[in-house]
Amino acid sequence: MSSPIRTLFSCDRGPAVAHRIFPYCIFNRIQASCKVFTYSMRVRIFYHDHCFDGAASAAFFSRFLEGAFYPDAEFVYTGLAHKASQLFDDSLFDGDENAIVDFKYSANPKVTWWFDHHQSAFLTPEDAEHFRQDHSGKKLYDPSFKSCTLFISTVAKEKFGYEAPDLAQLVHWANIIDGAQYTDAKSAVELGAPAMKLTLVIEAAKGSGIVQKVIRWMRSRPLEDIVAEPEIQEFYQPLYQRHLDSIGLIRSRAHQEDGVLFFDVAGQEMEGYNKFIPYYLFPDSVYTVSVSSSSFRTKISLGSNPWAQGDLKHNLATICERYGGGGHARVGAISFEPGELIRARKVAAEIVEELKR
Ligand SMILES: [Mn+2]
Repeated sequence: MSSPIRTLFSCDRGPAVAHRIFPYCIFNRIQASCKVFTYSMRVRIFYHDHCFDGAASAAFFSRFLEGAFYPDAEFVYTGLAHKASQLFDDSLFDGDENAIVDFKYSANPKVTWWFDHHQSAFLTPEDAEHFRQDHSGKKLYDPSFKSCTLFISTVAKEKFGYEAPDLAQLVHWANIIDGAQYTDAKSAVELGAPAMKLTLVIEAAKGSGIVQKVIRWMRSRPLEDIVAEPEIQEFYQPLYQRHLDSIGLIRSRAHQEDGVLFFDVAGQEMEGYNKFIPYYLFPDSVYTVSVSSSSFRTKISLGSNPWAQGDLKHNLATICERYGGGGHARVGAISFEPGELIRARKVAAEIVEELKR
């Protein structure tokens, strides 16, 4: 919907602030009468779905735009997932402003804002070049930030003079969770903090509905209030029970020798367990090797203790690559066909021996 008034007061900072920027502009005489019109500026925000930082980025960015540019804007949200085939369809960008936060760049001219901190932010070299040619000051990228939420709040303050002191808790926790900056295994596993409880819900929720409710609440409410919502509790309680079950299962199955922890949970419901549980239960372990299975694959997961002292001797990605897997220096995985459990167990045993050395 585009009204003549909205078009009349458009400027490069948007209609709602036109009066503030041009107090003596040619429209001055009709300003008094135009106050009866209410704008329905529509802002579409694309965010990284099922991720605490993605949700927090969407919430903080909404507050920023509302506070610094469009006080009466209507905000609508679209969650995005990392898929090889994820392409931005032109029809998705239906806002007066379209923003992407905590997700890959799009060269679509309808995108007016972009914030990201991921190492791989550009799908193609053309996208990276398109970004370099942008001089709007509204497309921002800095992979040195541990969370996109902190990145947005920093830019909002330093470039636009906008601050939201009541969202300090949100920014703080987005940085801890997205950067895996937990002080110890206890805070990562016991889920004492409201932000950790919300993370469990955000990551496990089916569809985007509940995540977008959380985003709307995050814009102005403390995290403990959001967690206390009956709707959140209803999602959280069974997830928390599953989390406790996975702790119990790992405790009963795990065997530690020479700093290497091994457990085999093939045949158990263990998709997506908290990867810090092994170091919570066995703080002295340096490496974890586990075998798990699901309907579509058998998997070996390799991990290392983030709180272990000193440098690690082994590069887990290199070990995984040798068996057709991959990862990073400190975490890796190897996938096998669903029927290859015996082979996976044999490979896992070899890797355990190698890591002990
Ligand atoms: Mn992020």
